[in-house]
Amino acid sequence: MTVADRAAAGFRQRYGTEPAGRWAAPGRVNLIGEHTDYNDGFVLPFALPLRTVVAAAPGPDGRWTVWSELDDEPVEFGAAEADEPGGVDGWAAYVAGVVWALRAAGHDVPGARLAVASDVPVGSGLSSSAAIESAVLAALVDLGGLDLPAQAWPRLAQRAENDYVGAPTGIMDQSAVIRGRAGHALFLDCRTEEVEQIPFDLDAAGLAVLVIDSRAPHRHADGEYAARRRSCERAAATLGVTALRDVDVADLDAALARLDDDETRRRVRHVVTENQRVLDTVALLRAGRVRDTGPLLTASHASMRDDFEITVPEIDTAVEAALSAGAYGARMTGGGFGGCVLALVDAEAADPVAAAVTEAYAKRGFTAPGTLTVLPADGVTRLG
Ligand code: GAF
Repeated sequence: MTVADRAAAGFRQRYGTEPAGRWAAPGRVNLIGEHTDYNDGFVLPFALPLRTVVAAAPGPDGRWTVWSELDDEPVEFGAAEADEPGGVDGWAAYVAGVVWALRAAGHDVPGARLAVASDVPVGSGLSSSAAIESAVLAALVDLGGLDLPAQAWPRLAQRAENDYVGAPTGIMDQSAVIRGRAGHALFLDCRTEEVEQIPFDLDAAGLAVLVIDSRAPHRHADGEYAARRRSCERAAATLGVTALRDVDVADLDAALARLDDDETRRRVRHVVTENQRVLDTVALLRAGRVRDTGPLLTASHASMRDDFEITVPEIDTAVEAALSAGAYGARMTGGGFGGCVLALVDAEAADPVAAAVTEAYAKRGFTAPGTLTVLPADGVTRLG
C-alpha cells in the first residue's frame, strides 16, 4: 500500500468515515549550507520523494484527534492543551504545535480528525518533524478555509517547532518541505526568506544523489545543537553584527582575530566559509557544472568535522568510503551527531558506492547503513 493509501485506510478504520482529503509533505536533504540558517545565512536543500501523508476531515466539538500508524493510540486534545506549549507531548506535539501557532496568529482553526502515515524515517535527520508539521498545516488551512498565504507557512511551522515543541531550529527544513520543487534545489536566503529555484537535474547529467542513513544513535544531538547556536549568537554579539551572516569571507581573518578562544573561532569559520560554499555551489549549478560542486560538498564536510565538530565516526566513515569509491563529493546533511550523509555520484556508481560504504561499516563493526538514491521532489501538496 502506498503511504497515501495507508493514511486513508487508517482514517477509515479509526473514525469509520471517509476523510475529506489527503495532504502530503516530503522529507528533505540539504545539499549544502549547514547550521547557517539560524545565522541568517544561505542554504540549498531539496525535498525528497519520501512523504508524510495526513488524511483529515472536520471533527466534532472543535477538538483535534490524531492517529499515527507509528503509535496505535490516538491522541486527543482541545484548545486548552493546544494553547499551552507542553500541553501535548511526544509525536503529537508537532500536530498540537501547528494548531497552537495558527491560533496564536489569530486563525480560527477548525476541529479535525487526522490520520498520519509516513515514509520519512523518524530520527534519521531527514526532517520527519517538518514533514508532519507541514502536512498538518496544509490540511488545517484547507479544511478551515484559512487566509494564510503560502509564503507564511514555513515561519508558522517553524514557530510550532521552536515554541511549542521546544526545539530551537532554524527555517531551513520547513522551507524545503513546503517550497521545494521537483528537479530543483531551493536556494534560500534565511534572512529575507527570498528563494530561487536552482535547476538540479541529476538525471540529465547522468548523476545521482546517494543518501546514506548512518544509523548512528543521536548522541546528545539536542543539547549540542543548542550549544552551537548559542556559541554563534555570542560570537555575533562580540563582533557587533546582527548575525554571522554579516561577516564576509573576505573579512574572516580580521573577525577571527577579535575572538579570544579557539573553539569560537572555529565555529565562526565554519559558518562564514559555509555561507560562501553555498554561494559557490549555486554559481556552479547555474552554470550547469553539477559535477564540479563535489569538492565544495567535501569541504563542507571537513568544516563540520573539524571546525563545527558535529560529525560522529559512522558519518565520517561513510563520507570517506564514498569518496574512496569514486563519489564526486560527500558530506553529512542535517543537524549532525548522526543522521544522513549524501554523496554525489555517477548514476551507475550509486550501487558500488553504497556497497563500499556498507563494507567500510562492516570493517568498523558499525550497524549496517541504509542507502537510497533520490531526486528532488515537490514540496507540500494536496492529493485530493
Ligand atoms: C536541523 C535544523 F532543524 C535546521 O534548522 C538546521 O539548522 C539544520 O539542523 C542544520 O543546518 O535540521
